[in-house]
Amino acid sequence: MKDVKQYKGVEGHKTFKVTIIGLPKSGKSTLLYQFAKLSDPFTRQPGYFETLRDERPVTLQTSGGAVNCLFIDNNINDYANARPDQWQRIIADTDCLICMCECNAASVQQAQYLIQIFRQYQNCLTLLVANKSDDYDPDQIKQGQLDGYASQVGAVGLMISAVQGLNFDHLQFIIADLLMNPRQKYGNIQAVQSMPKRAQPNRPKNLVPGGAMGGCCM
Ligand SMILES: Nc1nc2c(ncn2[C@@H]2O[C@H](COP(=O)(O)OP(=O)(O)OP(=O)(O)O)[C@@H](O)[C@H]2O)c(=O)[nH]1
Ligand SMILES: [Mg+2]
Repeated sequence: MKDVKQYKGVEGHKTFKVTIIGLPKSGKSTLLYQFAKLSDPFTRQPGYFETLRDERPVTLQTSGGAVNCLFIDNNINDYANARPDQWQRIIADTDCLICMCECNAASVQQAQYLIQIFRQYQNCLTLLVANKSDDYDPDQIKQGQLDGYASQVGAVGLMISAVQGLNFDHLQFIIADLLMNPRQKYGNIQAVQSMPKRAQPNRPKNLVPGGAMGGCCM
């Protein structure tokens, strides 16, 4: 069997929790499946009406070695209105947060809001991932604009297409490298670590009324 290079030290043996949250229908399950396939090509696809928390072990390969992760999709249909106890469950021990949206300004602003709610509880490596970059969308933003939105909330921004695999390799490397070498500079990663927890996030106007304290089924 081929010898897999492994990071040395405590971190090399750790399993990092990577939690995927985001807007409804933004492609969370599709992205989870793409990651799961890296370690098991025959892994099952997430069900269309999945309601259970979906956890998949994934080994990310980098030039420095293998990084063990557990990718989690909590399958909450409306994160903007999730209850504090649901957020606590989402957040528990998360090492890396992936917040997904689509590639237009309105969607990205809603994702910023979700990141700010998360930050009320915990700071960790955060990626603002704008999906469906393959879609024709007249309002599609550019990577530079996404970088600006991401930096406002101390995240690293990346446009991808989960279905077509655009930028998927890059996403893997960013996650693995930043988890193993948190001092590396990707966008505003330095800011993530030094960012204070926000008191109360500003709710974007394009969100339906309710609030982080509102009800939501899990
Ligand atoms: N064009 C395009 N469509 C995508 C992409 N990723 C996901 N989709 C489509 O978007 C729809 C929703 O994808 P899901 O992965 O189910 O999204 P989700 O965020 O898990 O949805 P919920 O869990 O129901 O909130 C599906 O029809 C996917 O095929 C992408 O990169 N490009
Ligand atoms: Mg889903």
